[in-house]
Order: sequence, then C-alpha cells, then structure tokens
Amino acid sequence: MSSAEPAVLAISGGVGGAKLALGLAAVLPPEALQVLVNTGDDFEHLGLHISPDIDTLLYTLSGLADPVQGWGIAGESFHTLDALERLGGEVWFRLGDRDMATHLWRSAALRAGNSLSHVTRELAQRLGVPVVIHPMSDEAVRTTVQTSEGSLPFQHYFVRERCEPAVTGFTFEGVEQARPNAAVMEALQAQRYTDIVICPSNPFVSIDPILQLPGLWQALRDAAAPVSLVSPIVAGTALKGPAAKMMSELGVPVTALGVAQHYAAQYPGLIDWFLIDASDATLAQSIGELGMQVAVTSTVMKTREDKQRLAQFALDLAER
Ligand code: FO1
Repeated sequence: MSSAEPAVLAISGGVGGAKLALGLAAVLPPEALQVLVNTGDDFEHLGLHISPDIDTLLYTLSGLADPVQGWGIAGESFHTLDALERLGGEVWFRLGDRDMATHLWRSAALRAGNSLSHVTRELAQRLGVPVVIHPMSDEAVRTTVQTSEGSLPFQHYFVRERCEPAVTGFTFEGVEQARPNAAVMEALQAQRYTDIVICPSNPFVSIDPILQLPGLWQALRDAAAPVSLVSPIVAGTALKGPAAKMMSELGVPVTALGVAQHYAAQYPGLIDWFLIDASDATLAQSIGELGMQVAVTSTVMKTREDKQRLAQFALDLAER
C-alpha cells in the first residue's frame, strides 16, 4: 500500500470500534482504510507484551475473531493456561493457545528493537489483514483507573476486578511524553485523509488516551477532512463494555448527550458530525446546540449488513 494514497482514518478502541472498522473495510478498498488504535490498555503480563485492542482489530479484520466475546480467536483452546494454573501461575487474563503465539511473536520482535508500529504492520501482513493498523504511539502509554479501591492498571480493573470498583477518574501514564503515531501525523499534515471516523468506543478509556497524545486532537481538528463520531451510548446504555457504568459513577449523564458534552468540553471544535441512534432522536437538538451537526440513523451493529450500512452512512456525511 502506498501511504501517499487518500484514505479514511478510523479511530478505535477494541470490540465496539472493531465492528465499525469491519464495516468500513467492507465498503472501502483495503488501501483506502487506516485504523488508529488505542494502546493505553497494553500491558506486560507473564513476561509478554499484550496489545488487546490492536489484536481485536487484527483478529476482527482477518476473520479470526471470536464472534461472541469479540476479543480473542474463535474456537480457542486453553491448554497452556491450564498447565500454568497447575503450576500456580496467574490465569485471570485468559490467554488462549493460539492467541499466545501473537504475544510471543510480538514480544520477541519488540525485544529485538522493532517499533510497535513496525511489529503491528508485520503481524497484519502475516495474518492477511490488508488494512493498515496504526498503534496510537510507539511509546508506552498506560491507562490507570482511579477507583474506590485505589488505582488499578487498566486490565486489573477491567478483567481481574470485572469493572466492579467504582471509578473516580483515569490517568494515562506517559501520555505527555509520548509522540502520536508518526505516519498518521504526517498524513494529517499532508491532508491525505478524506474522512476521519471516531468509532463507537468508550470515550474515557479507549478514545481519550488517543486524543490526549500531544498535538493529535488539534491536528485532527485542523485537517480538512470532516470528523464524525458514532455515539457508543444508545438509549441510555453502552452497547459493549463498562462505558455506561463509568459515566454514571463519574456523574456524567448516561446518554448520547453526555458523550457529546464530554467531547465538546475536552476537544472543542473537533467533532463535525455526531451520529446518534434513532432511539435517541429527541437529543438531536441539544447535541446540535453544542456546535456539532447531528445525524440520526440506526447505529446498533448486530449483523454484517448493519456494520456496512453504518460505515457507508458515516462516509456519506462528508458529502452533505
Ligand atoms: N477480556 C476479558 O474480559 N477477559 C479476559 O480474560 C481477556 C483476555 C484477553 C486476552 C487477549 C486479548 O487480546 C484480549 C483479552 N481480553 C479479555 C479483552 C481485553 O482485555 C479488553 O476487551 C480490552 O482491553 C478493552 O478494550
């Protein structure tokens, strides 16, 4: 793929975002889609470097993903974890046997001195993913969740504690020193993106770590390409993950309007189009008053057709 070609940039966390990325991949030629992915969820575990959101994108776009849970590989076995459990090792993070190969391969390649961008590009090629997946940064940024039970590294909060502790805030360790993905910054400066689509991912732990990289959200705002965002909250609930629980614990209204207020306050002028589900149509006027154009459609992605239709709808907004 020539990186000088015009392309759509999707910005994504894990499972929810990967659904729209899959829809975009189906309606665009492969070289016309790039995905910028959160790495705030990455962690070192059992001596391995794990990049859960990158892997969710890799597995979803290669057709390997477990369709029920959205992460990991379909039909996975857990013999290694069973053996580790017999040894008294840590097994709360469910690493499947085949998934383990990805972590082994990535960890060795990083240890050999390669950047996460390079390693991700190699993995995509080897797994037959034609879309470019950009880690948000080659430097470590680690999401920490402040909770009623103290500060927890993201995966400890999310998987080990099953999102049970009440959230009081988030920090993205290392974000001030990290540089945003160089290829994406260069493409933004060269006006190579025709559309920028923020997927329906968790605003606080999937999209904020990306947008808070120095200079990134301003570069997205200043690009000529329209920025559209699909609300991850529909009819007062999150379609996937703990976003609704987090919003309610943080005192943010658990509505698409609450999501829009977050983006308007944190990233003024960034969002051109805010996409909400038809069930939230009554919120359109209040969201519009925040200075965003609002588009109403069906945003729930259950089938392949839903994903493609929403992807096409988001792309068509640019022509309005
Ligand atoms: N999510 C879970 O809820 N439980 C798990 O045991 C788990 C294991 C896991 C292994 C590899 C991987 O790439 C992802 C995994 N996830 C697991 C998903 C992941 O932790 C979260 O979905 C994301 O970090 C949130 O975007």
